Amino acid sequence: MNEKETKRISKFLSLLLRHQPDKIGLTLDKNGWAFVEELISKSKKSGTWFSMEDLEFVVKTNDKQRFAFNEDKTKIRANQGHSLKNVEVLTEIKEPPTFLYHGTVAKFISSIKEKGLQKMSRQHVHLSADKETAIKVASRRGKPIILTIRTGEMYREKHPFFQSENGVWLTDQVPTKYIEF
Ligand code: HQG
Repeated sequence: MNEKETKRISKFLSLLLRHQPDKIGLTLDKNGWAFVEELISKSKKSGTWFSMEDLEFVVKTNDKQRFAFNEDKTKIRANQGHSLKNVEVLTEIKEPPTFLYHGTVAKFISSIKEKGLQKMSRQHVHLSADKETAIKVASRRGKPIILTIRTGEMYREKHPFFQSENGVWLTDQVPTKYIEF
C-alpha cells in the first residue's frame, strides 16, 4: 500500500471509529470497539476495500498511533478523538505533569480567555506534554499560539486527567485561571 492509500484508509477509520459508525452501519460497543470482520465487510459493501493486512499496516504505521487492536486482533478502536456521546475509551484517572500545552489560533483567544478551554465537539480538551506537538495541532488551523496550562495545580484542585494509549492528555475543561496566555 502506498502512502496516499494508507492515509485514505486512516481517515476513513477516524470517521467510522470516532464519529460516524452509522455511515456504514457499523456497531461500536461502549468502549469504542468494533469487530474487525464487520468493519472490513461493511466497508467493502460501502465501496472502500481493504484487507486485514492493510488494516494491520495502517494501525502499525499511523503517525499518531490513532488506532489499536485488542489482544487477538478481532476488535479495533480509535485511541482518542471521539465525538460519539455513548462511547468512553478512558477510565483511569492519571496525575499529569506540572505543565501541559495546548495549541490554538488567534481567533479563538478572546473566547478562551472568557470561557477557558472547552471540549467543543470532542469528548475532551486535548493537551500535549511537548510544545512541538501543540504547534503541529494548531498549525492545522493557522499560525500557532501555544498556551501553557498549569495542570499540576488543576489536578491538586480535583480536575480529573486521562491519558490515551497514544500519549495525548485529556481533561473535561480548563478554566481560565490555569491558563498562561
Ligand atoms: C478551540 C487532532 C473557542 C481549541 C490533533 C481548538 C489533536 C476554543 C478547537 C486533536 C475554546 C477545537 C485535538 C473556546 C477550545 N472558545 N475556541 N472556549 N476552547 N477552543 O480539533 O485540540 O489528527 O476539537 O483551541 O492532533 O485542535 O484528529 O481540538 O482549536 O490531538 O488524531 O477549539 O485532534 O488529532 O478543535 O485537536 P479540536 P484540537 P487527530
